[in-house]
Amino acid sequence: MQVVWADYKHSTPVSQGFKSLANVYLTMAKVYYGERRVSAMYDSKRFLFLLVLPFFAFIPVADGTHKTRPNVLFIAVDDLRVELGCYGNTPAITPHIDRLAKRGTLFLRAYCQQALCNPSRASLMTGRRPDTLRVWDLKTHFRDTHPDVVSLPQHFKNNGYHTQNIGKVFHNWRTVIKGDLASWSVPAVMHYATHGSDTPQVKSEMPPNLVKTTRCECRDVADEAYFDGRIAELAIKALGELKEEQFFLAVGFWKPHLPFNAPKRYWDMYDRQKLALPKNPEPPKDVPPIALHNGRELLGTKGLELTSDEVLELRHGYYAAISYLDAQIGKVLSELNRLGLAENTIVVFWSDHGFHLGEHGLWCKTSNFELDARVPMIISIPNAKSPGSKTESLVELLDLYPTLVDFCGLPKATDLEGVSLRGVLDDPETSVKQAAFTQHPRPAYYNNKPEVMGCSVRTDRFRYTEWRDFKSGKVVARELYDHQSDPRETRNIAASPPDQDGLKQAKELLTKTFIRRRSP
Ligand SMILES: [Ca+2]
Repeated sequence: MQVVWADYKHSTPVSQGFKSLANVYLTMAKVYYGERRVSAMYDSKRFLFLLVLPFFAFIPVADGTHKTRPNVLFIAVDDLRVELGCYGNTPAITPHIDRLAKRGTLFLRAYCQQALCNPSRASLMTGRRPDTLRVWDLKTHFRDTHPDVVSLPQHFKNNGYHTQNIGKVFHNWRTVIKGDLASWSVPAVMHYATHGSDTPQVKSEMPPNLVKTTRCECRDVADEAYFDGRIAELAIKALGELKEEQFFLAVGFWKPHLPFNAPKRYWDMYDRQKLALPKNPEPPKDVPPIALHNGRELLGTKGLELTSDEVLELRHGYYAAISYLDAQIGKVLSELNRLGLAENTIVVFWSDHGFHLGEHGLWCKTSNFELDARVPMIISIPNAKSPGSKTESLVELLDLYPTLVDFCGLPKATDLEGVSLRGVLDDPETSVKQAAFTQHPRPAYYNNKPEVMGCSVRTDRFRYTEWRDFKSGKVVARELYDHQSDPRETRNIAASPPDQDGLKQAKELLTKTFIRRRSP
């Protein structure tokens, strides 16, 4: 883009001089504001723009659109429980995400607000709890209940960022509204589909499926045969296009969500004989039946019975899907480095909830157990005070919204229910909250209204859950797990708590968070 002669009726030495000066200011404006934004302003009101151009140089650095604000690379993954090399104690091979953890802060005790895609994502992306949104199922969009809520990317967009969505960030299916138009500067891509439609795309003959278990697929195909390989490609392309912009780029990967269909090379990274069956395949002792569910996402409504070999193949498939996901994230992070953007880009990595692979006799999500509620989460801030740190601080996914607003210097958003994690990112020993809250209705996939709501609190030591009749609020069942002595949650000790004060504190915290929000 250059100031063109056709803009002026007369060619004189004075106008020639003005043209040269205008081009100098134009170049400065592009450096300050990004090429695309300046081009748009220039094209729409060309003459007026040229008149005011010199004054742009004097707008202070603190202006809302200035490039010194960091970019955000917001990486979402689907159904990944805490199984990454950087967390230890896992067979998962994830060198690329592990490298991100070395640059950032690894959250050892981060929790989702509900272990189901739509409510978890709606909560994180709006900074509000599922009870506040009244979104606990797959088909209610948060715009149905809160049409004017300002989402996290929308707040960035409103404050001068270019916001863009590639892949699954909001829920991917069943909602009438596809994604969230108001959140993005350009239309989202690869964000709305069913997981079952992620079938391999190949140009030549389809290689055979080398595994047999339901929802598992092992074919010798390229990474790009499936959604996530193509999402990585699109994200790399977008980074190149946005490198002069101030951007919030959300990249949502679909793995390791079912089906477990990673390309063969990722299955080959694991020796199935060395993978273990679940350590606690039985429900917790004295668990109320309402805490469990039928795992219909994998087992169907008829309750498919799995052999030990099938359980192992499914576990193998889950790890293969994790390593496939890790490789795609590695490609995107490498491009961020190659373009020199890493030094001014906050990278956030999160999973929408955890997952069961046969533990507690459960498959998939939709419970309040630690395996479903706890999530992997990494935040990497440029020039961090504690790079490579790990924190035990209790945090929630809904803290991401205020954290990013804080670090990017945006005006505070209203009515957020999370808190900024700046204190934890500066010092991993810092605590910012006493507890994390997760909930899930029963039936797990209800029609119309839930019958019972399970409200759960994780304190430093305990997980305490109350199952409450949705209409009356009456408690119909309780669970208490002592993570000090029973980290796998194998014994419900609600009837004989070891620490009355600890239980009292958990009850008070739970009551304060859940009671006041619900009016059935
Ligand atoms: Ca999910």
